[in-house]
Order: sequence, then structure tokens, then C-alpha cells
Amino acid sequence: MFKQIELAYDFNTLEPYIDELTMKTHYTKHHAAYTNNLNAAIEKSPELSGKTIEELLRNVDSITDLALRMAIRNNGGGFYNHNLYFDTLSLSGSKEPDGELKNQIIESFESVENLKDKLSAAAAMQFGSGWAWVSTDKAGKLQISATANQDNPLMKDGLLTPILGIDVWEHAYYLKYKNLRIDYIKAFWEVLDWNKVNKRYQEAQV
Ligand code: MN3
Repeated sequence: MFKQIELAYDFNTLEPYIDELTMKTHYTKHHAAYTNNLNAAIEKSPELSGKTIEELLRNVDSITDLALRMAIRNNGGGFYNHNLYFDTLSLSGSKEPDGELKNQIIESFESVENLKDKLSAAAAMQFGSGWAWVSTDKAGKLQISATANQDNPLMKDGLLTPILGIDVWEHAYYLKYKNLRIDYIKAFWEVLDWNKVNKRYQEAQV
């Protein structure tokens, strides 16, 4: 049984960057629905029970039943992606990466600002619903990408682990920002907790 992460903040904590109604709807309706639908799909498919969400998503293409594959891809992706997203948000978290992650960012992207610019551009350019990601491989090498719908880098080749994701579905910003996705992306950086990204970076290499 998969469970939504418990939020370490209230729905209104991230105001004015992310508004209360968006947070509440996003968590209690959208994320809850992905989670419930994932659990319902697993319940009907005992061969998938007991697997971690990472195992399910890394191997999603090997599920032969098309309806089941789409259910795991969309709802399992939605479950995983939002757990990552909500976990990495905070108003009082670290505003800069540090340690090994910072070194790797500078090696790959020259500066933290450059990484932020590139990820912001990927998020802005994703056509329609989707996500922009920073992922790492086991050796710690970073990669920026964007995916449609609830896809994520786990599904790509099984070698990447996402450590930072920007949700650019309209449900993530439309109530406050309307069509101005770029303003939401700017605001996202104000509520990203780099400590959480650091932690995910370390864990992804174990
Ligand atoms: Mn969302």
C-alpha cells in the first residue's frame, strides 16, 4: 500500500510563492487520486505487489498488459513525482546546494545559477503537461531533462534517479499564476529546499 508523504508544512506555508488553495487541491485531490489509483491497480495485479515504486517505474515498459502498464506509468509516476515535489518544498530550507552536489553542479553547469537557468528553460519549454528534472546516475553525473504527463527519468533506461522536479502541469500553478508559467517557475526556486536535493543526491548513489 503506497502512501502520500506527510507534508512537513501547512497548505498556506509557501505563500505567496505557492498559494494555499493550489497546495491543498494539489495534495488532497491530484496526488491523492494518483496514489489511490496506483493502489487499486496493484491490488488487481498481485504479480506487482511487494515491489518498490522505483522498481515498478524503472521496469514499467516490461509490463505486457497495456492497460496495466498505462495505469502504473500514469498513476505510479504521479504518486512518485509528487512525493518528490512536496518533499523538496519548504520556505525555510537551504537556498543553495552544498558539498558534493554543488561541486558536481559547477563541474557540469559551471554555476548553480546556470543550472537553475537551464532547468527553468526546460520547464518553460515543456509543451503541455509535464515535468522538468535534474537527475543523477550512480556515478553522480547530473542530467537535465523534461518529460510529458507523469513520466519521469526512472522510466528512461533505469539508470537515472531524479533528485529535483518542477511540476509544470497547470494544476500546479494556474489558480494563482494563470497562463504565466514562467512566474511560477521563478517562485518555485524561492521554496525549493536544497538540503532535500542534497540528501536525494547522496541516496541515489548508494
Ligand atoms: Mn501535479
